[in-house]
Amino acid sequence: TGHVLCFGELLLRLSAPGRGHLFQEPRLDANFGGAEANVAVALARLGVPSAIVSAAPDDALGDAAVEAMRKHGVDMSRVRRAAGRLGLYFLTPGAGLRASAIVYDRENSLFAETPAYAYDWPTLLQGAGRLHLSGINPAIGPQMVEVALAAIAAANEAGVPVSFDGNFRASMWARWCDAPSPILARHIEGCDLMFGSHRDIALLLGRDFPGAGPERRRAAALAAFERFPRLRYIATTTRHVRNADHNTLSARIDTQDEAVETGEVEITGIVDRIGTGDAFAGGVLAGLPHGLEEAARTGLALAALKHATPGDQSLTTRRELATFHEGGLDVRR
Ligand code: KDG
Repeated sequence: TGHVLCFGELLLRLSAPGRGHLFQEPRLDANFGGAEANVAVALARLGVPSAIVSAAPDDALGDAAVEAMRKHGVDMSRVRRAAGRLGLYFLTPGAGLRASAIVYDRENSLFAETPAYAYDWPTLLQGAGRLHLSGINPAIGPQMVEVALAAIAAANEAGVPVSFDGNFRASMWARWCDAPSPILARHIEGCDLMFGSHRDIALLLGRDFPGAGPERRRAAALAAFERFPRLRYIATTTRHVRNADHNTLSARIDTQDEAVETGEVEITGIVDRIGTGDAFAGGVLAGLPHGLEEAARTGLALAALKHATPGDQSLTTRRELATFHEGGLDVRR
């Protein structure tokens, strides 16, 4: 028990309205995002206590970012407020054959500039049942690598389990580092739960896994368990893109001894795919205390339902989750 403490950057997301190109219309839709923030919201919406360690400028933008999270129930008391800038990202949503595209404008943000000594991890971790962070933190730069590793070390010291979502962002790493794998591996060494595919594991371990489907996945998972003795769970989704408006999604969690795999759900009428992975992570973390199957099933439900919600965040409630599990896609009265 205890809340899930997420650690990551809050970002303002500015996206082209509808499925248009950026500036095709002279306006942008404003939402808040940031991968770990999205996980915190997904959890809070399900009634699982969550908090975030982050930084937000001490101005109207920072106020809006904090308020956007707080209204969903995320504990924002560990967000540092100071002068500085809020990181932005611009999104061109995908449509038809056109892929979505992201432009970051987050260089020198308040979060990126927050020095290691500003974080008192033993205090920040008090009352936490889990620490969650992602590969985006270290991708920000060397200073953030030190901060993220210090957070993980403090959690290990305090006996707080740590989860890590690979969230590989090639364009962020390319700014300063040509070999992210050993850095990411140092993070995962302190984690009991990793969100990642067999491709992520191949990248991390610097080797390929032959075969296909579940056998390849199992081989990759077992290799990761061997390399990272602290690791107990590896969770992932598998997506099949039938076309831009019709995907299928399934979820899987591996442990040393077993693998739990859900069936596939059909996802049609996709409104917004961004944040699917964060919704999955939130669902898995919410379900895990109730067992592997519950974790996989809740993760899959949140990931699937995220496709129907505009913006970065999963807003699924327990009620919607129950409706989804009943298989009811029609309106309930
Ligand atoms: O998962 C959604 C994130 O990609 C989005 O919120 C932006 O945090 C973000 C990032 O750094 O890519």
